[in-house]
Amino acid sequence: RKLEFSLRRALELNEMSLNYQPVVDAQTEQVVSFEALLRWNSPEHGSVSPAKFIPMAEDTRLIVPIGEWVLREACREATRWPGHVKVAVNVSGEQLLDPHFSTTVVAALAASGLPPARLEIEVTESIFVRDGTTARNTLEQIMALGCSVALDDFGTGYSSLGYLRKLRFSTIKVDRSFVQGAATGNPESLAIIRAVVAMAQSLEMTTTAEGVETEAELNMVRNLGANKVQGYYFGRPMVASEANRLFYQHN
Ligand code: G
Ligand code: G
Ligand code: MN
Ligand code: NA
Repeated sequence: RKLEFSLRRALELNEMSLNYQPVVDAQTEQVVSFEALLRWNSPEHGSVSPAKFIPMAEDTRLIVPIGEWVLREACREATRWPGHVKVAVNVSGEQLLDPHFSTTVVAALAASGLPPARLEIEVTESIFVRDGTTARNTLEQIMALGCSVALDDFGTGYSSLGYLRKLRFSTIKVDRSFVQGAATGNPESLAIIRAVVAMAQSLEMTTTAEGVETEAELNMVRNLGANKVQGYYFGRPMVASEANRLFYQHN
């Protein structure tokens, strides 16, 4: 059967799950948050890559109910973690432009009892292309609840720096292509990371370096002033029980 047909049934058949990838403080190496990453295991199609099914979910608007499930599940799971640990949830433009989005966030917080300050919403620059004003207004509502908003995959989208002036992102996530570039000796990538860190500092935002896979890369982004680090070096996306276990091992 067609992938789209299966995707329509995936939620009710319990085929969706979340993985969690740790984000650590670059100095203390303590876990400060987990990014929730959606997984789809279909009996018919096997484990389907998010790179494949998320665009399909966006095109069909199935991302709205799926995204609501993600928010509820991530908030519920995060209540089991120590109180200083946040959960970061990726949100597509389709979700953000849905008029019920902020109501969905309020409901997920209320149902789980998670304090709003422990929820971070991750958006990419591309959400500002289609209807920047609506996207901005919705994000402002989310921030007014006490949630934070991070700018994901920074530097890879259709960047117009204008929205950085208007919205108080908590964090800019430097795309892993720059980290990988700098690690392989590309001077432009290094210069871009340095510039993004400096810009974030002057805007009173923090930076997360994505895709850190080795100790050498950790030291590099740390020396460049990144505040937080995410990548295979500290942990791959893992199932919820494994994420929970991290706290018992390290704290
Ligand atoms: O986990 P992985 O690297 O395969 O994720 C691929 C892409 O899917 C990433 O760009 C990530 O932001 C996106 N993604 C993962 N989980 C979610 C989700 O719950 N909602 C949305 N909208 N995107 C997600
Ligand atoms: O677009 P977003 O940044 O949300 O994408 C997250 C994706 O990046 C996930 O699919 C995750 O599996 C992947 N990822 C996370 N850490 C690393 C890493 O260290 N190296 C590589 N190659 N991919 C990573
Ligand atoms: Mn992300
Ligand atoms: Na990311």
